[in-house]
Amino acid sequence: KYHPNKKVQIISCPFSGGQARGGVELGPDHVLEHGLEEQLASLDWTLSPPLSLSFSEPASDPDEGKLKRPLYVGTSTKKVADTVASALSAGSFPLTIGGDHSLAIGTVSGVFSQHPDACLLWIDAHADINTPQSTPSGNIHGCPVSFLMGLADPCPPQFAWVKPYLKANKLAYIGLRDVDPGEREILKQNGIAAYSMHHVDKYGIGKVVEMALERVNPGSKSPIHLSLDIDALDPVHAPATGTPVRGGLSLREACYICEALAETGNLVAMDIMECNPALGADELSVKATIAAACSVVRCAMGETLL
Ligand code: 4U7
Ligand code: MN
Ligand code: MN
Ligand code: MN
Repeated sequence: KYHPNKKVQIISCPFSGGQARGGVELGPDHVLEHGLEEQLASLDWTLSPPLSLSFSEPASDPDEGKLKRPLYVGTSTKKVADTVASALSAGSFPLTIGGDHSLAIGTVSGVFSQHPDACLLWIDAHADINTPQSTPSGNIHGCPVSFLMGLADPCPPQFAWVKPYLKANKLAYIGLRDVDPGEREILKQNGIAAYSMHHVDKYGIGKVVEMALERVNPGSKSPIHLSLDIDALDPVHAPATGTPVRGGLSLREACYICEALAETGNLVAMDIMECNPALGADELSVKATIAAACSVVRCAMGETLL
């Protein structure tokens, strides 16, 4: 019901500054070359020409404490936030293709600037909620949620523009299986709804999605932003990604999540992140990963609804 006109704005973000492995900036082109635009058009979406953002690395970008490339990530994600906000205010569904998951600092900021009552479903092997203090790697793609919640205290100056829109009761995770000790503490202290692979095994994906939505969207009225890291899927289905973790979601479980969100009619934005075509063992693994990414997007955009 949020997008009766079914207009979609694809936002390509060839950005890899939130982590150390090259190649994730090639994700958007591979996803588009796989035919995603045609696939969405056949689901009756009206597409504006995809926007491809360009990001330029600053000449000097010293670490901020442990954080690597803070200025590059801070300015790039601001650009993403503005682009996502304009797409929404123009009445389109922003579909952001990454690039690494630090981009979600931008996408979520853009969505919440237009829909402050939104909730966020974060589908990932990782919680991405490290603070500048707790990060074991200094890679900002492991930190976006902490910035969005205002947990980074003090907030690094490069992210001073980020408003702490995201409240703990509006965030739910599904697919977790590699959570750092500092992140566990943060999840517990803030009472965040976190469904790991253990919960998926125990309750089944149908029940897990139902419980997650009940926690973040009890009256089923809030707009929903879906941020999907392809590493939520088991590496059997999505091997070409920077931080694969075994024991993940099957392709069907990931699709089910997306279908269930589509079914609510409340989905207002989606991110598909962390496809790295440079990392597959061979051409087939890359193709499988990109195909899986296109599948979950189509499911979120209504493919299997009867
Ligand atoms: B992704 C990690 F330490 N937690 O902070 C970190 F294990 O966007 C991984 O989910 C983060 O792919 C993974 O660097 C970020 C690490
Ligand atoms: Mn991840
Ligand atoms: Mn992630
Ligand atoms: Mn990853």
